[in-house]
Amino acid sequence: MRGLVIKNTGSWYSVKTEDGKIVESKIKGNFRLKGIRSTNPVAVGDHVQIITNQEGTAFISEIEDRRNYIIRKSSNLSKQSHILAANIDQAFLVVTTNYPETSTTFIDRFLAGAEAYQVPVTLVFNKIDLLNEDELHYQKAVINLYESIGYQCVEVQANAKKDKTSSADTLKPLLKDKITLLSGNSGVGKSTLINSLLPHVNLRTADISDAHNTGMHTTTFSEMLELPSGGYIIDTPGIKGFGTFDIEKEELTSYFREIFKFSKECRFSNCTHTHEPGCAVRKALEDHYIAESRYNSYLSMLEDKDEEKYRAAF
Ligand SMILES: Nc1nc2c(ncn2[C@@H]2O[C@H](COP(=O)(O)OP(=O)(O)O)[C@@H](O)[C@H]2O)c(=O)[nH]1
Ligand SMILES: [Mg+2]
Ligand SMILES: [Zn+2]
Repeated sequence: MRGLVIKNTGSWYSVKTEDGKIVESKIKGNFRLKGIRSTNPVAVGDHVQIITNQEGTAFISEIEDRRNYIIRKSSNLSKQSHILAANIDQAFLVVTTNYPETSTTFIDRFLAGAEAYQVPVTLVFNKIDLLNEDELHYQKAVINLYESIGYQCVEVQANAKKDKTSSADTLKPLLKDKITLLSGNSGVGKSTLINSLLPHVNLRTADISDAHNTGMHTTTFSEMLELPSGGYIIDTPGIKGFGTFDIEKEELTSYFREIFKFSKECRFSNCTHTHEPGCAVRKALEDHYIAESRYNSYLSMLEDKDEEKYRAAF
């Protein structure tokens, strides 16, 4: 029987079968996936085959090839990694211009990682009710920037009362029938947003659970929350971005869409856009076709590559 893994508690997997039943399943024997040394061979989002027994439990006998997956390294030293989720259709990065401030560097790093995994990202600007005129003005400029690069942006108030146009109304059509990874810094309103989409789930907001889950030895627990109107949200604690440790220096350019576009005109094909003569990217920067914030984010990731710091990024 075919099913979708919607929850992983470490030893058990909840598999939603094609006829809509949830079957608690274990992994059969010593399951190994080609090419991946992972602490968990099966992840939420995986399509699997299960074999059920009389007790109503089941064994996972086969995993279908993944379209994509995101991993976190178990530790800096070990080559083992933990698969957080597989087969993601899109990511929603929740950001706040203030309370707390989300830096453009953080946004750009996330976007670059998502480009590497070919996962489309929507930027969800939350807490618009808290912004003063200047902040709203600044936010509009930021939105203009990301829209001009090709990223969808929406503004919401996750804690809006029912009588107002709620953020849920804005987001529901964008989430429909897709598997969406929800990400963002702690405190930006992810749990509040999920509560507005799934009132019956009632996640604790502003609690300490996020703090517990940011370390390297995080829980293996992850879950997909099913939306009433179709689709799933993955709210895995500790996902701060996509792994970037296997991005090569030469590849980095291609993960900044607008920089990539101009880089085709650089004199040298291996131009890093830092010091080389005939660099079309730095020319575009001077002419304001490329935003300084984006170029600085690119440089900061390039520096990480130099220091191999990126290995610890996830
Ligand atoms: N004013 C305002 N507060 C919000 C909004 N969204 C979330 N909050 C508050 O921000 C705090 C952090 O929210 P939470 O959902 O726990 O953030 P998370 O860490 O991303 O899950 C909580 O006190 C929420 O009530 C919003 O749109 N406006
Ligand atoms: Mg939360
Ligand atoms: Zn260049």
